[in-house]
Amino acid sequence: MCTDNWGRSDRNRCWYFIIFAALLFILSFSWHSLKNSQWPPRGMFTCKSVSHSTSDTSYLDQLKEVKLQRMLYEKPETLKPPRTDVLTMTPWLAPIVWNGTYNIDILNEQFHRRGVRIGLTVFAIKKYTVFVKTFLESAEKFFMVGHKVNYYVFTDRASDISNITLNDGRHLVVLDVPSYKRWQEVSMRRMEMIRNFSRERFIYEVDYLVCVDVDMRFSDDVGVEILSNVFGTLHPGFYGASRQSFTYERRTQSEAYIAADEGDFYYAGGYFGGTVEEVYKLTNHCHEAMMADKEKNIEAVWHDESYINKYFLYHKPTKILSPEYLWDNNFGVPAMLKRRRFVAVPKNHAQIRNR
Ligand code: UD2
Repeated sequence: MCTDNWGRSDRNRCWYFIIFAALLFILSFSWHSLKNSQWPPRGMFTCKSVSHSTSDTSYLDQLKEVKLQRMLYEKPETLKPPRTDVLTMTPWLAPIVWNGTYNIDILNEQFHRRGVRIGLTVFAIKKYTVFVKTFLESAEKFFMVGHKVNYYVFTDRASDISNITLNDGRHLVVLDVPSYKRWQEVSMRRMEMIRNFSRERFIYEVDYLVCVDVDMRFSDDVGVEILSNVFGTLHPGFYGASRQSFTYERRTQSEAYIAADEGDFYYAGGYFGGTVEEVYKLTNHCHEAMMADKEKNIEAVWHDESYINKYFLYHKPTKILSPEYLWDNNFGVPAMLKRRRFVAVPKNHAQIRNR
């Protein structure tokens, strides 16, 4: 084609033409094949579930509907709050549970339809086993009546825990755990043990955990109104106190340190809970903080209670229980306290601790 008879410039022109024609051919061929190919829908690379196939099911399709049945009750009045003598909502919109602020029939219906299972954890180490019988018997009368409940009793003296007759849907689980010499350590190590058992066991057995002291008895209803993602309880000695008088840990070196110009409430160490996931997070955080302090030879002023107070300052609880849920009769009976649902059993500290 580009023959030797042609001049040099003619030959060059001829080669340029051939190269140009070849390029043009390749380009048009590619364009044609691209035009006829199927492009995947947008987002397919990032999210597998975006599929137009009808055989695929999403987890959304399996969500259970929780529908209430027809119920008759008094209409809530927007302009007439049921309680005006106490704070019923925190500034972050978590309800504070007081008598008269909720309708237990609606709540029971909701939680029954979800088939909720509740674990009540309690520690009875060394001599504290003497409190277990009263604790459990009173819980059978008042705690989550009609719901599925597992009592988890952590103890180093399993033979001291006598069997009691339980209502349907309720189980007693005795968990063998080590004891510690000092009562402060016994109290603090509860965080580690609840954390460990949450991971190994509770997550498979219950939906919510309620974690309380054992030297207590139930004396009025405690039901599903307390349940929420993560909840704490107002300490009966400090619900009306100023920030400055809260007995938070004030040493800056401690992981539990709270500055004088911070803090919402003073929460009790002896009553907290939530979903197993949230209780796992709380107990893990508090245990890790205690261990970090131990490395520095620090033990917070009110032990586990100090760490819970720090936790709730930066991880706001989604519900707060009023002192109705944790009372000590040594504080008398103030007018705002319409019910005493869970009260301290008087104890002689010197006789019972460290024994
Ligand atoms: C307060 C708190 C408690 C904890 C403690 C820390 C309340 C009602 N109580 O209780 O939760 O924060 O301060 O100082 O908010 N225990 C045993 N064996 C022992 C010692 C303790 O089993 O030898 C367990 C038991 O479940 C007991 C709990 O630890 O109820 C707390 O100990 P406590 O009741 O002696 O402490 P107290 O009354 O100062």
